[in-house]
Amino acid sequence: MRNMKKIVALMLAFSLVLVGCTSKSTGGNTGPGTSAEQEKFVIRAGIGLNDQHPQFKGLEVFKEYVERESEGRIEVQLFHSSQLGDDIQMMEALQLGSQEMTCPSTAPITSIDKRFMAFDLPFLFPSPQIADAILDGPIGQELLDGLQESGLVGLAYWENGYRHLTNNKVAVSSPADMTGLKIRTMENQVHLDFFRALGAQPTPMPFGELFTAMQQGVVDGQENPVPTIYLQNFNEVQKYTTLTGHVYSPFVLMMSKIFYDGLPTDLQEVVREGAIVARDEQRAINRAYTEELADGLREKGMTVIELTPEQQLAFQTATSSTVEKFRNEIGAETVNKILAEIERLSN
Ligand code: TF8
Repeated sequence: MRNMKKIVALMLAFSLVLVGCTSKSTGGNTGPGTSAEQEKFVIRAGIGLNDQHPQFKGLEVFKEYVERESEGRIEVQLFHSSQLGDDIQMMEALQLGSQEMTCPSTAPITSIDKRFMAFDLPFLFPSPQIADAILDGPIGQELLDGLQESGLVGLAYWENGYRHLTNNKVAVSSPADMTGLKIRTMENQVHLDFFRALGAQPTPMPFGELFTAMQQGVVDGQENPVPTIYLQNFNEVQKYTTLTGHVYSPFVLMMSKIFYDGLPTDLQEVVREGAIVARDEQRAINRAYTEELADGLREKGMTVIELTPEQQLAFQTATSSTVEKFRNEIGAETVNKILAEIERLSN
């Protein structure tokens, strides 16, 4: 105890760090309702895409909403381009409580919760509106709620979008054209199976490694929605885009359960509302970009191949076994419910 002052200063610094890192302070008198010394929280939200992408715009809307409605009691810090890690690493950080928020595609969530394979079945959602209805309805909610078991709080579905194929080798217009193509996929069994069924060689890897893998020819191609292909400049390393629309890819905005449980209830409410307000904006921006940017890909020098309904059907037929293969693994009840609901909404 040579230097009491130093120890006190250290303790103070440490408690400041704790507050800064959003851990719940143990002060006892800083709960909701006390005005002078209200606890402050920091949400670090990380994504894999860059700051041009509608996903980041959605996070900006979330930040704005939450900081305003919490009257400054929450600060939201945004990180893009895998600055905090890839989708799986960030989810793990959320589980540990060392990061507060992320927004992966549903595909990598399956490494934590298999039920999410349901939404990545090929050619599942016939329109974004039907996707919205199911994701925002009871089935979508049930899956979000299930994430709690894994230490995650699923807040809302945002939109990544319909995924399309790009590659550097062939102007693909039929499954036969894909024979032997090395395609990077997300880390998800359904996606792997789908690309095997098409005769391609799927290689799963995190998004952050993809650009370099294409540049160096480790893979011939990949698949992602139009805004990603355009905004991540995949045209620099890919020649052809085939508008396969083979799967609709939702995002899930999620929070660390450890962090969420430590928030006063009024702030939990603000976070939940912010996720929904931002969802609606994010989807609108994403859909506008999706429409505009297909031509943008041509302007950037890519060959864009549109498929006739017959050609698209050939992709669907070639991969119809995927649904059957995964029905039981996902849970036949969940899959059947989703298929029945799509059927109902389509009529
Ligand atoms: C992929 C996904 C990603 C997103 C993003 C990194 O291809 O579409 O773009 O999950 O969060 O990995």
